[in-house]
Amino acid sequence: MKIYNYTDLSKSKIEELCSRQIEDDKLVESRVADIVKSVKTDGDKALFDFAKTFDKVELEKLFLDGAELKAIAATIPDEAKKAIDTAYENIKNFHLSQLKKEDKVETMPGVVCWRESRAIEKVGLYIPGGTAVLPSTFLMLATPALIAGCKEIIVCSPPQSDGKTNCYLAYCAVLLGIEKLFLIGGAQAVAAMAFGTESVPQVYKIFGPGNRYVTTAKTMVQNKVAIDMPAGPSEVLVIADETANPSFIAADLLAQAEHGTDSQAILVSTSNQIIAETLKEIESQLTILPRKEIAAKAIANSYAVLTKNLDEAMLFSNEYAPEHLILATENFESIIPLIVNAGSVFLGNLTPESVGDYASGTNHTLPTSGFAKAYSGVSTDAFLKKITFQHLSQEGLNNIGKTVEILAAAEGLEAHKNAVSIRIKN
Ligand code: HSO
Ligand code: ZN
Repeated sequence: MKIYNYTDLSKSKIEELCSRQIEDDKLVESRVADIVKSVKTDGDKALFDFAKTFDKVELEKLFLDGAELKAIAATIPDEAKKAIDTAYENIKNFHLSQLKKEDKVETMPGVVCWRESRAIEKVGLYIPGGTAVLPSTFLMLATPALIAGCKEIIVCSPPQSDGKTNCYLAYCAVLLGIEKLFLIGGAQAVAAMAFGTESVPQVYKIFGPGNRYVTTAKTMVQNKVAIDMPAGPSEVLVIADETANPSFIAADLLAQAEHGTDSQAILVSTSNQIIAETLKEIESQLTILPRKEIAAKAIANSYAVLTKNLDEAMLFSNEYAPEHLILATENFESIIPLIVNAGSVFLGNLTPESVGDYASGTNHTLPTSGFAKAYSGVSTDAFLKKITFQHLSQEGLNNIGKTVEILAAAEGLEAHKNAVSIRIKN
């Protein structure tokens, strides 16, 4: 891990440090374009073929039904079942609190405007498989979809080598009342949900994280469906002062690093000593991690920045716009107002990112690659559309009529003006 001194960094060096570099984009793009085209033209047949090529499994059918999911779910260890139940309750409660009815507004006497939410009818959820299967992502996506009231929830996840799914995903499906799990992974899953196939229904919006193939496919099908956000490799930025605990910081950085070799784990600290001790801790904690090869590569691609004070640390963090921001300081209250760009924030020394990844209640589907400058994480809102309404009484029409007539005339749109005038004259 390289160490930089913030005062020595030029503007362009800061930009370079904050940019997330992605290699061989063009190659991924052309491969994904081919996959999308095959699914679009050959439908299910392409999906069976891709399962053979990418997942090394000959599927008999492309999904598991309710009874099959139940049977697999029954094999879940009791402890895991309880943990999923607890996480689900917390996620449900937090996302339920986001359902808020808005007040009607009388903008002028007799002119009433308001918004009402309606669920997106058909949504597609992608649950990653690959080097780590993520049942937590199932909870994070399906819970708000159900709370929003989405009628059709299509779920895709890559098949295991036995042509099934694991007991954790199956248990989530049963818990959430999802009666079909499509055994489709990667870019082909995104394409299937975007265009529909004989077995897979087409959806209006696709959600979920994934590798570069999944993300590229999501960006590619955007002229057909909406997507939650462009998602890149996962990342964390820890801001630490002398009140932080280096072994906690190291643990948080490594939790991020084990996601993938392209994950970033950034430390921004006001203390040289904290940086030095954290780096030592990383070395020792790394040795016992089962995914140490992956984590070590991610750590090698990461860096630390030494700043004069917490304000300066926050300046850097806002420029980086991290998916996860951990404020490893007793003084977190004073810097909360300075946060401008971040996906989800973890306050103080006792709040690891892992709690938000799994169970505190907040959503773990968050903007990466600097998109926290413009995007929010997934929430109940992401599964809703807001429709505006308005109603005019006779008094309202009289009050607003002249204004609209003048503006329509100014724009040279006579028919617009007449739609008001004809009612006033009546
Ligand atoms: N940190 C990931 C979510 C996750 N972590 C799932 C563990 N499982 C992206 O926010
Ligand atoms: Zn994580």
